[in-house]
Amino acid sequence: MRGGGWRSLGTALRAGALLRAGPVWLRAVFLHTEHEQRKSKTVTQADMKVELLPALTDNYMYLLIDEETKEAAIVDPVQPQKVLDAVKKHGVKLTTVLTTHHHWDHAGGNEKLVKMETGLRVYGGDSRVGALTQKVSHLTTLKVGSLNVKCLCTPCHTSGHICYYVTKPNSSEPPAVFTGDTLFVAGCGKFFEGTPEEMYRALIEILGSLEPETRVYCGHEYTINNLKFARHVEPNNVTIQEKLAWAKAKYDSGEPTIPSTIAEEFTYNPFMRVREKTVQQHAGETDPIRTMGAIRKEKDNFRVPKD
Ligand SMILES: N[C@@H](CCC(=O)N[C@@H](CS)C(=O)NCC(=O)O)C(=O)O
Ligand SMILES: [Zn+2]
Ligand SMILES: [Zn+2]
Repeated sequence: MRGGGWRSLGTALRAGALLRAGPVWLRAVFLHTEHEQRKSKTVTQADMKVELLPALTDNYMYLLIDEETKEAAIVDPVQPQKVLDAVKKHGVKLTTVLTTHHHWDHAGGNEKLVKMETGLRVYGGDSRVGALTQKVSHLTTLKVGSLNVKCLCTPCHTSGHICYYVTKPNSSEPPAVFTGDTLFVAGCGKFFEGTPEEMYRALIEILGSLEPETRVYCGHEYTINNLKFARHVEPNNVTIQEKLAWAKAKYDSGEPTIPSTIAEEFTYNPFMRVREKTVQQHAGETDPIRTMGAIRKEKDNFRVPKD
């Protein structure tokens, strides 16, 4: 949560200056407690723009902009005022809310947002999603301006979890997928309402079949902790070690480690690698679904090392 004592030292601006001047360890310490230092980031393509909006301690909201019509959607708007500030900054028309799942850190801003901005369509796959206007199912399609959005049902973290796959017709640019708490960079969500079979279907069969270059925009900044677990599962996987060093450098400068791609996830995410012998051997299993169950259980109890 927010560091009250730290705040009383001065403005966020001064804190920012101190952090930039201070040694790396000092920056790292305060970035752990002072999430207002987390930077936003815009990924711009000719057809679509995605603005990453850090929220709460380690959540992300995403503003998705159709460059052709300047229509926009927001994914998981837990902090509505921040959303409306970003909408204003980009001069776009917000029409759509895409909710990945009903947990408060994702859907908890819906009711407030629809009061602040009338006429929004609120999509989700679960009746527990606040202010829901359109309940979607597997392969439901919708539009945000000229962009096509395909809903992918990925039950397991919650039974009504939806990932949103976004493409632009006739574009050569990579698609985007908003994965909520199903797929994280180098990890996956806890199995609160589902089984290893369901997560296997979600990660390998559904998300794993998307175009390899698809940009992955996930619900949390968990990359470092996930990669430390990945390293524990596959100590000889050099790609994991390199990605971890990269993620630590990003984190120390307050920058997001998002997006990754589907192709990249297959190289370092242990939950996407349950068909690999190395991961199966670590789990003491020979079946990918049993491996999925075993490594999820292990991660639930994993004590993250300091480095
Ligand atoms: N261990 C989490 C604690 C929070 C948590 O349980 N998060 C949920 C999503 S809101 C989850 O599914 N985490 C996946 C995981 O811990 O591997 C962290 O890294 O901070
Ligand atoms: Zn969740
Ligand atoms: Zn979450």
